[in-house]
Amino acid sequence: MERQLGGGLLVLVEGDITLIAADAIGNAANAALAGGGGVDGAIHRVGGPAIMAELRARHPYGTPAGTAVATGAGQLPARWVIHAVGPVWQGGDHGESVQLAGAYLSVMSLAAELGARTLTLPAISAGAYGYPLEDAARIAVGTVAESLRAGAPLERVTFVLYSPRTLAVFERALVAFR
Ligand code: AR6
Repeated sequence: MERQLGGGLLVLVEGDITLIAADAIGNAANAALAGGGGVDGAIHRVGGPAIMAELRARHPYGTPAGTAVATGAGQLPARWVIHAVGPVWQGGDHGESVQLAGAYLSVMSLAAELGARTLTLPAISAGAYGYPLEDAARIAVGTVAESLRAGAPLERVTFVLYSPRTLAVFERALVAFR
């Protein structure tokens, strides 16, 4: 599914984000930028050790939830990885929605700063961090769609969703976006 918003196309596909070429790949990292499982594990495994070496050198203290930092992409089919930190779900009244939107906005603004024209994104916080999928999808799609509509200079932003269910929930969120 895809939808034109401002000058950019918002695309939803099912797949493995490490296999899809883009100028910049978004990662769902932790605040220590220490690597881990899920999409973060896959990105470091496929990208190779240069990514972690750059994170340790440039961001030894990590980056807080709701923010993001960029590195090179090692062996991944991209120029940059943008490591975004989503919130850990704690019931919804600990600022999670603001932090999740902030993570996506940080990725969008770093991608623009770097001059990326195409960006891929995972469903940040919707795995190990336990964010309820419907809410995570609404915030993800809404934040990126609004940013494209407001003139973010990206030609294409693609959410790469790891399961049919995740894709279906994101599709419903994109249909509902006004
Ligand atoms: N491509 C696309 N999506 C993927 C892939 C992949 N290769 N692998 C998993 N997903 P998660 P979080 C989906 O847990 O919730 C890590 O340990 C997955 O199915 O990766 O933000 C980090 O180091 C889910 O829909 O990220 C942090 O400690 C989505 O990606 C912590 O997990 C996000 O799941 C971050 O947790």
